[in-house]
Amino acid sequence: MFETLTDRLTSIIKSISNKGHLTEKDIDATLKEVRRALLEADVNFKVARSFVTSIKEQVMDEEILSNITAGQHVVKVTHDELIKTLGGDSVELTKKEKHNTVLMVGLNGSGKTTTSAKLAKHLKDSGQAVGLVAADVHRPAAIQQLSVLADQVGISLYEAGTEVSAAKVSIDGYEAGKNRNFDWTIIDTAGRFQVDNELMDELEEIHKSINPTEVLLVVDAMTGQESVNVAQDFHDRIGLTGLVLT
Ligand SMILES: Nc1nc2c(ncn2[C@@H]2O[C@H](COP(=O)(O)OP(=O)(O)OP(=O)(O)O)[C@@H](O)[C@H]2O)c(=O)[nH]1
Ligand SMILES: [Mg+2]
Repeated sequence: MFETLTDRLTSIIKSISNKGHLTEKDIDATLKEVRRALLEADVNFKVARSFVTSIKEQVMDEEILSNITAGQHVVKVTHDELIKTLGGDSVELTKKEKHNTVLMVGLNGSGKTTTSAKLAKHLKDSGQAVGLVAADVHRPAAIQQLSVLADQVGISLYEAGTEVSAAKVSIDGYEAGKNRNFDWTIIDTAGRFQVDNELMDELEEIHKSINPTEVLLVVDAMTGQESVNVAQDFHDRIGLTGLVLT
C-alpha cells in the first residue's frame, strides 16, 4: 500500500518539481491530485484534507510562487508535511524498572504471533532478557507456531498446552519470567473479533491478572479505515498503549 502511494506521490510531485513561477491554479491542480492519491490509498478524508490545506497555506505566497525554484519549494513542503503526518519521531516501549509485560492482542490473523517473535528478537538484540508466553489456548497449532518462531530467534517459551485458561498461562508465564529475572515477558493471545463477548471477557481477565506494561494491538495494514473502529473497541475494553501495523 505504501509503495503504491509513494509511486503516485512521486510522479505527481515530479511533474511540479522543476517548475518555477507557479500560479495558484498549478498548486490547486497538484494538490487535488495529491488528495486523490491519499484517498485512494484509504487515508482518512480528514487527514487528506488537512494535509493538502497545510501544504497550500505554506506555499501560497507571492514571493515563493514567483521564484524560479517554486516547484522545489512545494516538493520540500510536501516532504516535511508527510514526515509530520506519518510521525517523525520513533517511540520506545514504556519500561518499568523490572519485569515488564507486553500483551499482544488483535483480530484473527493480524500478525500477533509473528510480531511477538519479532519484538522478542528486537528486545533481545538490544541486550535485554526476554521470554515469550503462548496464551492462545484455543488452537494447539498456535502454540506450535510460536514455539517454532521462538526457537528461530533463540527466545525461551512458556507454554502450558490448551487445557488451561489463557489468564492462567499468562500469569504463570509472567511469574516464570519474573523468577528468571526477565526484563520483558511477551504474551501472545488468540485472535478475536471485538464483538465476540466471550473472547473479549477472556482478554479482560488476562489483562486484569497481569496488568501489562504495554498492550499492543496488532493490525493488518490492509484493513484500512476499519482498523480505527477495531482499535476503539479494543481500547474501550482493555485500554491499548500502542498499535503495530503489519
Ligand atoms: N507480509 C506480511 N505478512 C505477515 C506479517 N506479519 C505476519 N504475517 C503473516 O500473516 C499470517 C498470520 O500471521 P500470524 O502471526 O500467525 O497472525 P496471528 O495474529 O497470530 O493469527 P491468529 O493467531 O490466528 O489470530 C502469517 O502467514 C504470517 O506469516 C507482516 O508484517 N507482513
Ligand atoms: Mg497467533
